[in-house]
Amino acid sequence: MTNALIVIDVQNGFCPGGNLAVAGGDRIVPGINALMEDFDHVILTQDWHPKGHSSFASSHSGAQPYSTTQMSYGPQTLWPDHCVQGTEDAEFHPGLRTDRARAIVRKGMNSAIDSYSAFFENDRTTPTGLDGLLRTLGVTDLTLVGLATDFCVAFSAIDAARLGFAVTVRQDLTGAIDLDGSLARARDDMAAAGVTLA
Ligand code: VGL
Ligand code: ZN
Repeated sequence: MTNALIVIDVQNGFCPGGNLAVAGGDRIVPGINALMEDFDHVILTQDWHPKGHSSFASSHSGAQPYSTTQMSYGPQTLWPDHCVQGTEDAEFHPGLRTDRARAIVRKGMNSAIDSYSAFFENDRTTPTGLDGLLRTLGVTDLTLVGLATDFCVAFSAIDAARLGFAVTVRQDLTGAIDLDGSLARARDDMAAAGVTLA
């Protein structure tokens, strides 16, 4: 068994003071840092949007943040501008350890497609390359932590389970946006996909 810790989007933008802040998002940082010691590999993901990204409400005239629009690949929630490449909002939380990271997987870089999952963009087919990296390293078991539970963590966990990894989400080391029941739905979807919710 070879394991990896996947740390999803522990960035300023999702922590208090950030543009898409998750309540208490920064509280999980010390626990994540400590957990890194228990894994063969540590991977960080970073939401990394170009200016004017199509997931931003500001890119659609008259649209409000947290409303839903129809994209070529299906419904897409529109967000406040967040994690724009090169801004402080997109940087990792300053307390997050990065020294043990084997790789940083950036996502949401394609202007036309959002990317919640660390494995595929929201069209569910364009890969990020993470699957290949993990397989090349011989990784079989994944633990996911980070932000946000009901979006990027859940989408990543479900894709990982479908790809055949044994997947655990440490819920105590995640934080949720919880938009219209999205957290309860995400938990159900993860459990149905065979993800262990710890
Ligand atoms: C995320 C919404 C938009 C996340 C990223 O990290 O969960 N959510 N971009
Ligand atoms: Zn984003």
